[in-house]
Amino acid sequence: TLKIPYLAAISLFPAMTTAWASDPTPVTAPVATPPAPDASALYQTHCAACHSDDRFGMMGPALLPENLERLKRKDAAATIRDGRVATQMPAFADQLSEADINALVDFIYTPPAKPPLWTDQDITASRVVNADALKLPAKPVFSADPKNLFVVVEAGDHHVSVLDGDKLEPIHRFASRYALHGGPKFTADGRFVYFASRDGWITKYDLWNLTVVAEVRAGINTRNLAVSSDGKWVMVGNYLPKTLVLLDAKDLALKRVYDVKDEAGTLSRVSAVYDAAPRQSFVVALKDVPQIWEISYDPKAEPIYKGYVHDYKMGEGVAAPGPFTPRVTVLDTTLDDFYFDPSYNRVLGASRDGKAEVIDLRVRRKIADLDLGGMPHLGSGITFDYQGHPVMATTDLKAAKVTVIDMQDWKKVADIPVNGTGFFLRSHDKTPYMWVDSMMDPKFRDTLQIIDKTTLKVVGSVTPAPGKTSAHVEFTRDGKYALVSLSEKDGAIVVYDAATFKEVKRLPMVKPVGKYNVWNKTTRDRGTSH
Ligand code: DHE
Repeated sequence: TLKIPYLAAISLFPAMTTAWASDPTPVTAPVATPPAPDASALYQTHCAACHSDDRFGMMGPALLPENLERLKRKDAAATIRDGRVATQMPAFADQLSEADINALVDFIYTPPAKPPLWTDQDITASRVVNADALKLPAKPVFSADPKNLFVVVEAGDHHVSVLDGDKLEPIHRFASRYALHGGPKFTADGRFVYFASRDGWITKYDLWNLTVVAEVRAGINTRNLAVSSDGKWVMVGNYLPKTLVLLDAKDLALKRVYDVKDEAGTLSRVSAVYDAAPRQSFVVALKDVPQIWEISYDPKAEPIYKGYVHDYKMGEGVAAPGPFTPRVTVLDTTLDDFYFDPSYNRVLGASRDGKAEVIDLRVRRKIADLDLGGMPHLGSGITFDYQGHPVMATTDLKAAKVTVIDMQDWKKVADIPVNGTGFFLRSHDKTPYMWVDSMMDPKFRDTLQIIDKTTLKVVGSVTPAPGKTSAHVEFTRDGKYALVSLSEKDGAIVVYDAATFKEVKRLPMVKPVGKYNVWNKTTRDRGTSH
């Protein structure tokens, strides 16, 4: 017979010994409850090979709470169970129980014990340069007008399509990094385009040779990037870590990392970074401190006045302290959704609680409050002339309206009632109309409305597919056609005649989100984003 020493017996059957000690009546054998799954071990066995052992992501995306903010837990569980079509993510239903899957979901939505670090060395080590691509000639390998190309981001299977904007046909399609977000940014000649993924990957792509030039991972959770108007610099804004990363636009070599913090040392996430071309600077929206940063890339920028890295006095007209040094404008509230006037001297900024202000970057202070009501989505803004005045129009994330503001006295000109709450607004200098979606509204997310810029009245609408989400418009170079994204897995780019609002054709795409026309972006058309 097996002899179990007394102490070992107690530790093997603690419940029994306790029961015996307190109650002499014999007990039945305990029902074995399965041990709780060891999520960390499961992660290392099944996930780490693709998502990395620190969850920062490798071939698969990062699995940290910040990166998963947009994925519902039940969808994360379904992805583990069933895999993801058209990706390398396999189904684990055969290997993992429901309890294992739920434990893994809890695990990846929990912050890691050690805060994630992404050092200069990590950035440098991640960089991949296609040396052959650096030597390619400055000549398109296709016959389409290189200035009228469209770049379409297809979120459904993480691809990018390149369209000929005259024939309105795809000429190329390639796999992108996982979850691109924000507008890709073009060099002034339209040859190169830079993409940012939510996981921090920056890709430089040669549109004339249809090839990737270089890639680097600038952060773990990235917001967007800006390219300097002289084509020399790329600035990346991150949530995680709380940094701005300056890269050489030629080959994405790391030039500088800025820790983003205020004078008291409070670190801030970066909401977004923009290229202010006429000011030869990057302008940065911060999420956690009430400041705007401006970083000049003008080689002639000199420290003219007493300004230094941080000069916290408002309204003293302190000039930029030389190139690549942040110049700080202190605000009375945190503004993190921006629109710029065409000179880029004035920033219209909105806070997440619906406050909106105009800041003049030359004098570094607020020059007006914007009384708009609702919650303007200034990032969707466009500019046009109305009754001889430059005005700006924006959607609203809380109210079913498009708001129009006079850009001279900053007064509201009109609230145009629309179907529902919208996200994107788009026009073109050569069309009399602006197009707005209602993608935030479950009832109207399938319909875009068309507003006359002269009368500010809704004059038409299009419904590419009843019940399916359609959003985001971009015009061809001549403003004659409007391209709309039918943002479903079996979606399409639907092309409309911009004068008659009649459908011209549809190009099948996998959940297309944004599309970007080289000409409209590089000439900074007032009807589109930059
Ligand atoms: Fe975006 C641009 C922020 C959710 C699709 N989005 C931007 C920009 C910012 C921003 C600051 C401008 C940067 C640029 O282009 O360089 N977006 C945010 C958010 O804070 C928000 C609300 C929440 C978040 O998770 O980040 C958000 N955005 C979304 C979406 O859910 C969208 C519809 C789908 C997606 O891909 O994630 C979405 N955002 C876009 C697109 C642009 C964009 C297509 C570029 C618009 C353009 O025409 O320039």
